[in-house]
Amino acid sequence: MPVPGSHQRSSDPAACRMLELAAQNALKLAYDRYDAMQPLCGYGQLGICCQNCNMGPCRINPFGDGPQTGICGASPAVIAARNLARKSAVGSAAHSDHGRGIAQMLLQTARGKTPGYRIKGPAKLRKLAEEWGIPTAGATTEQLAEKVALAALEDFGRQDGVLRFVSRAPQKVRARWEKAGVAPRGIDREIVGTLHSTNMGASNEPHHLILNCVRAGLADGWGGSMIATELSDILLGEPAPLVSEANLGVLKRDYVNILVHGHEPVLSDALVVASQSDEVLDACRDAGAQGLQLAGICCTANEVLMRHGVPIAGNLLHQEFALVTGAVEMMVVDIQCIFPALRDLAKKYHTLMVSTSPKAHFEGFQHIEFDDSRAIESAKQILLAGVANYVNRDKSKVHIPTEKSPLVAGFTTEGVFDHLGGRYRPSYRPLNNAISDGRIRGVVAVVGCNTVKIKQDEAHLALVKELLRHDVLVVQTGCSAIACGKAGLLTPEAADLYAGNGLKEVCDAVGLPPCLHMGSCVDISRILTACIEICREGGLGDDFADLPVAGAAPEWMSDKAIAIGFYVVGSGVYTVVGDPLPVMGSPVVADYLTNGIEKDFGGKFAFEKDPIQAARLIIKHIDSKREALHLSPMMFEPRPVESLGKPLVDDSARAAVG
Ligand code: NFS
Ligand code: SF4
Repeated sequence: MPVPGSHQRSSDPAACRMLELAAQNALKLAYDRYDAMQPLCGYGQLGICCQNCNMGPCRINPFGDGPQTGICGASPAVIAARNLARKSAVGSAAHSDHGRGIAQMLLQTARGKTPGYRIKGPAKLRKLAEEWGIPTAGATTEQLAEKVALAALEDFGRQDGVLRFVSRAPQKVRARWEKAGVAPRGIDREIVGTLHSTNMGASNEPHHLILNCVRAGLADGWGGSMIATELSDILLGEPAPLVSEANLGVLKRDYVNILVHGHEPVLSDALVVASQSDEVLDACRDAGAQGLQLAGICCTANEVLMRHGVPIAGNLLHQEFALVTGAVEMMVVDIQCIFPALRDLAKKYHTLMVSTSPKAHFEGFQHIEFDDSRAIESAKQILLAGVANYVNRDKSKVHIPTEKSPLVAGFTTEGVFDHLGGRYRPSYRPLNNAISDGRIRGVVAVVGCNTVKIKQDEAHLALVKELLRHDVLVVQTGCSAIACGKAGLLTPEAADLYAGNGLKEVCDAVGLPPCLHMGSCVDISRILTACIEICREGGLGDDFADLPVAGAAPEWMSDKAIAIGFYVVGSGVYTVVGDPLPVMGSPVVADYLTNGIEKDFGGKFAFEKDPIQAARLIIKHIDSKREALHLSPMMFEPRPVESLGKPLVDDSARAAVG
């Protein structure tokens, strides 16, 4: 099999350059390991191998030769659904444990035990306290924060009733959850319960197992992730729109370059503060560097981008490319999406790999545990180790690509439509109006990972551009937001270059990008709360399932994406994923996820690898919802494909007419 050239691996020219450089130096990256892994295990891809007890492992031949059940008698549907339930539980656990970390941090801060932090979002804190029925009169910020943190932590171990945030969901959505018995109770309980259901001989009915997938997912979206977002805003401050840059070109030749990679914002926030200290800056100068450049990879990047404007070095697959620049003194990681392969790659350079979280250790990385009771000191200690490594940089190995793109980030549920609504009366009315008038067709969340299975970023970019040209407002998080950031789609100018006339008008009027960066993957909860606001504003239905909205994860990779898929679909939203979920070995399960589930939850999955086809499916879905709501026809024809990437021609004509 021929090895594809770099340009077939990534849509990002900086990535292509790093791939070529890696090949010249005989370095093996994820794409090479992917090639070496061919053929991938077919049973695994189809979801019909089972290792849930030691009588197996069992596998079902999809062509009908050989046994058609496991040794215990489990059908392909049971095996596929059980595997999927485990994945949903793992994804939910990852986001939720991140949320728990933030809640604990807020509690410690409220109690004065983390001198490096202070509560930066007191207004949001008060609002949340009121929502949760915590008396606010006369209470100090710290007293309220303590109560809110304890209330959030209670939701992890809750035994009775449902999660606090469930009451945010529209009545019709909640009614479906209650009918199906999936309204999430305690976060930990739903994850444990789902895992239990997959134990050998426990639940053996595919539909019941998929209800567990949904319940574990809902505990993530309306529990762990929502807690992570809300409490991060309270502790670290609510993001507000700001300008920054993305791609490897943000690394600087004569600077100490330190990358933060992972997910939890608490450590990276302290690193940002510490990076501005005299002690660290003096150390840089003493080492012969002009200063310190901090940059992010993956969702940690999104967190520090949104709150501090720290530039983004790249998304998932950039974690290796960044090291190939030869200009990274240190990569500081915490949890999730971190390739263990970085150990060997870093050895080819001078890069110091440092793990910091008690939740994730890595073979061959140096572990400097981040101590949040002395956060800034701890962060300084970590940074100084990176600065000290600058002298070891081999200048002959330094190749920093020039590519970087400006971007605007930092939109939130509360903030984003202040912009659409004008300064004086922030509300969702202008957005709802733009949708019902036919200026904006609908809103689509394009989110999720990169995967080596396809050309990096290509599906994100093609899908997003196709949606924009059909006047769809795109909201983004995670690695998809980074993909679009690198490609210049998160700028107000992108409206001129890619948006249909209606969307362009709306963006131009308020200076918004046509793709709104709403944060990290846990911040998909911001998209849920934005949908709540759209329902509440009225005119577009009072149920997520009625709204002209959809979700997409065209390059999904992580179990976290599966949990997200389940809470989004489970909340009533049509969701298109690229590679099918690993259930295709069971037509029963595949059919339920792409059809039957809609009756139970109002949303369903579609599996579509071709991003243009995916966009068509989404547009068709949005149009059917528009029709059901009797909204006005779209004001403009879709923008012609040939005009994409160029300013709209009729624009200058309009300007000339005045
Ligand atoms: Ni989301 Fe963020 Fe990226 Fe995928 Fe990983 S970083 S939590 S899982 S790869 S989008
Ligand atoms: Fe095989 Fe059943 Fe054991 Fe799975 S649980 S490994 S299908 S015997």
